[in-house]
Amino acid sequence: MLYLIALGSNMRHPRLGQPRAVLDAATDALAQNGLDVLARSPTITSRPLGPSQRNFANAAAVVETPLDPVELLDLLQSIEREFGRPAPQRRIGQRWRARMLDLDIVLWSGGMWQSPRLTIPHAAMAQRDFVLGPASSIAGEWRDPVTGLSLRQLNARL
Ligand code: A4P
Ligand code: MG
Repeated sequence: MLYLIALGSNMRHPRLGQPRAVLDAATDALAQNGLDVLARSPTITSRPLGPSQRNFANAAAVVETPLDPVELLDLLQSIEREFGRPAPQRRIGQRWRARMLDLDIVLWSGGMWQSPRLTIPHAAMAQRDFVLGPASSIAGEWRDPVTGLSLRQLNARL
């Protein structure tokens, strides 16, 4: 399976430092956890969407793995926790707060996925320049199965 993953951080890590260093370490963690990282975009700095005051570092990666989408989500959430993010059930009412690391599944090679824990394509993908910019730089021809448009086309529409 191929997956497109969006990476985001807007907090300093006590050991790693700046958010962009957090994303570099997170990319290493993807590989250390057995994912084959085929491509990684440059890291951009983006203005926060939502209530957070701090700028984000954002990037995207294409990975290959035999894991199914829910297995990959479990792995990504365990990596988020390694980086000091509280477990999802302890964050009720804290949506969109500053976070050390956010790893979202944007697209996968299987098309669409819909389950209680997981929606692919990521629901807000097409509205977010901080997702589409990095994503289109490494996977510009990858088509969104909902609209049929490529990431490059979606990015150009923003
Ligand atoms: N979930 C459903 N679909 C997916 C998917 N495709 N990938 C579920 C990953 N997770 C998915 O997400 C909450 C739940 O969404 C998960 O438990 C999973 O079962 P979360 O990451 O744990 O919580 P959250 O991030 O606080 O909420 P949410 O809704 O994911 O927020 P967003 O949409 O991720 O927005 N501004 C800039 N500039 N850059 C950013 O990266 N990010 C956010 C967070 C806000 N503003 C930002 C950025
Ligand atoms: Mg998330």
